[in-house]
Amino acid sequence: MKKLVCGNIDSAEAMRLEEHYGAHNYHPLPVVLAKGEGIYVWDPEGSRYLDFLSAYGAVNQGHCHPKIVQACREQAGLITLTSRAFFNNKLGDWEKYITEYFGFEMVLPMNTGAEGVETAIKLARRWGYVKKNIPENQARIVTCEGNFHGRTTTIISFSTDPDCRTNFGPFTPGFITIPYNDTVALEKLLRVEGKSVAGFLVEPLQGEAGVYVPDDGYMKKVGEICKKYNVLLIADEIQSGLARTGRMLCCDHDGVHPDMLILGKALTGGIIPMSAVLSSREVMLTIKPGEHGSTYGGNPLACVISIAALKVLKDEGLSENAEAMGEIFRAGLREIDSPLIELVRGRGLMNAVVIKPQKNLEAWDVCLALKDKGILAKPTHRHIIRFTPPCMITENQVRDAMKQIKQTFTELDAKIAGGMAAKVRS
Ligand code: IF1
Repeated sequence: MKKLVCGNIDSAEAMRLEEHYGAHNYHPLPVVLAKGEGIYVWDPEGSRYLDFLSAYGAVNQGHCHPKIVQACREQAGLITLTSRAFFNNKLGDWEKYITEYFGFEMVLPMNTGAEGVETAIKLARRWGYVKKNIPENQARIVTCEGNFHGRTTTIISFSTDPDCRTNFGPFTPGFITIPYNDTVALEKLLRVEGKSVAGFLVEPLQGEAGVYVPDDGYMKKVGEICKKYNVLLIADEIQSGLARTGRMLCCDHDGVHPDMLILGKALTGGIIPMSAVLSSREVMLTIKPGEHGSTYGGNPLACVISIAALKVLKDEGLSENAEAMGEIFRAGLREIDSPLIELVRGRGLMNAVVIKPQKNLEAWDVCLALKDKGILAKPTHRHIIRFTPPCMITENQVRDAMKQIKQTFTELDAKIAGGMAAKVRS
């Protein structure tokens, strides 16, 4: 039995407690995290892992970044929550900072990513009625097959993933689904239905769908089509934004400035939930006082943490680093000669390996084997492994990880070749 070195609950007890008292809405990998620093995380017994998930892209700056933690510490002792019934001395400072940072006129702060997406949907619909004169209750928003925008009832209403929506109906109407990465389908739809369409909600790179990178120029063409039909381009950069794909925003790869930008996750470096919707005054001011909000939206603690988190992205050149390390990482993955690997795809440090379906091996089993080599990654769907390390990862750390990943596939290949069950039960 390994000695406990972090906290007062060992891994076995932590897993037992979650299993017994917690809803089973997740199936975590059998590893317990007790401490995080940069790209590393430790379990209660002191075993160290490289975090190649980054809390689904929420700790792009690395775990517990000292400058962001310091900002949190200082503000937490002053005032943390005021509600929007009153002004506070940090919200306006953050609003000025973030709108200038991304080049928008106004911002509406919320908390979770899903709340940010819901806010964008409400803003687009309101703009559609007030500015585009769409008849009441007839505004539609176009979304894409394979989308993931959160888990609220309205958002899953336009999900195409049965796991996200089965037995959660009835669903919110007013959404039209088209194929992702298909500008012809978008143009064809808007030519006929454009008059009643308020917005097009899209991930510039689909995460949950399995790191689906669209064709070069897709977002640029989408922007042109939306402009042509007076439809708001709503970019969900909650996962793809904030240096993750090798640019500050994934939209920057195509030089497109969306009408509405939704941010979350790394907006606060993994310290506290915060999301934001940025847009023009024309769009933003269609919502009047008392028509939208939330208790914690724009709280001074999140504002201070967010400014520190955004500064770290720029000061430490994390977009450029993600771009460079991503190239090295994808090249390393593509050098792995394994019958298990179907393809490698991604942009910056948002990458995925597609596993060739095997009789008795899924992406889950590869992730279990990776864990034993000290690499934490998580499958999406049954055959895709997402690799999204913190964006401050160094070249040496990438190469070290590549060695472990390569060794993992070598050992799995040998097991399968030897007829041994590669499935690791857990
Ligand atoms: C889970 C997925 C990733 C997102 C995009 C909005 C949201 C997310 C593009 C909502 C959130 C998270 C949610 C988390 C796992 C993770 C996820 F697998 F679910 F799809 F990252 F790919 N837009 N994604 O990726 O933000 O409300 O969670 O703050 O629900 O299991 P949230």
